[in-house]
Amino acid sequence: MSIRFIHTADLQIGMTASGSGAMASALRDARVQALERVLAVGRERNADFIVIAGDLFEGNDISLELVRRTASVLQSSPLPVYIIAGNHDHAGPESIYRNNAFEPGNHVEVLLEHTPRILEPLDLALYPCSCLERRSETSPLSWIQKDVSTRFHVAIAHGSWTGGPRLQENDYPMSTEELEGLGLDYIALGHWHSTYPDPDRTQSGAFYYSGTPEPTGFGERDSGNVLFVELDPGSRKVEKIPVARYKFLDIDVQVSDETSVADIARKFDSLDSPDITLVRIRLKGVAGLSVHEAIHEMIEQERSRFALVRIDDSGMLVSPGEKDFAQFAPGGIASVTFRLLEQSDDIDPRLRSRALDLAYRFFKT
Ligand SMILES: [Mn+2]
Repeated sequence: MSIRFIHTADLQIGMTASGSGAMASALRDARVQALERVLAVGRERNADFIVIAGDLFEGNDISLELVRRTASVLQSSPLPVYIIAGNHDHAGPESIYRNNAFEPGNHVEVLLEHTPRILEPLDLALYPCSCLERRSETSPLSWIQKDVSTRFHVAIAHGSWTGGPRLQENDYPMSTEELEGLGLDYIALGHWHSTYPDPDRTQSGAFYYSGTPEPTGFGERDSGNVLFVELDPGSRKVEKIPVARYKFLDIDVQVSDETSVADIARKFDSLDSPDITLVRIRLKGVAGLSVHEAIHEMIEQERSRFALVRIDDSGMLVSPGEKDFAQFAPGGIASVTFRLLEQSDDIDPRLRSRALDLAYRFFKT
């Protein structure tokens, strides 16, 4: 007797993606489509059920139209789905799960109470650890008593593993001792948007973050996956399955002289599937004014091929070089302005850099 299920979390349906300009509405749609793909993977893998470990929704105040649309996707699921409330869509009085607009059908259970749900045909106890409010200093696992006489024991929880990097005390903390000491077969975690630990590297522990199936932004290390879990008495196998539609990619470039322009162009050329790729290019170092401008012009030409290109040059400084001065009359107002700005030690280097850039563009036209 073995059991197989899909573990997902943090779909964050209703996220506005407002910083993504013209892409925002496609990114919002992708979050509902991610749910469709999760269900499809469950069917393909012949899973027994699906668990959603919190934050299916971005909040408890999202549009009822979107809640209905999500419910209708869940209605189409051929598999049972077990959902807990995360900290965004917590189980408080105003919970979206208590709204009549959320009618996903009887095969979908939102487990808001802290009480085991026994699935007798699978010989399994689920321990659902729904969040009851936005923040808490209490572990979501604290109520669990493993006194149920089933063969398999699986918890579903939403919060922060305290062994991780970003600990806030009121972020539903869970310690390693607690996670391991419960002696459960598996703990399906939500809240972190990247998969952790990576089952391709380690299969040792009993607790995993699935991460979000659809990336929510830049800087996520390993998002866009679901986990397929197989439990046999005495053994556990966890598989990471990529399901993301969009890719968020950070490109870091050290800028210097004219060669930087070609370097960046080559980086853009090497990227696959530009139509589904969102790029944040982060420029570092120091470059001349004309080089900085040439970099921006080159990136502008690439922009239309990609889903999104964002330039972050907050980490670079410009400094006028010989080539920049050569474009203007020596001793003329442009040259004098550059020199004055360059020699003014009392301004913040970033502000000076910005002023030099603006002056350059102004005098060039
Ligand atoms: Mn969360």
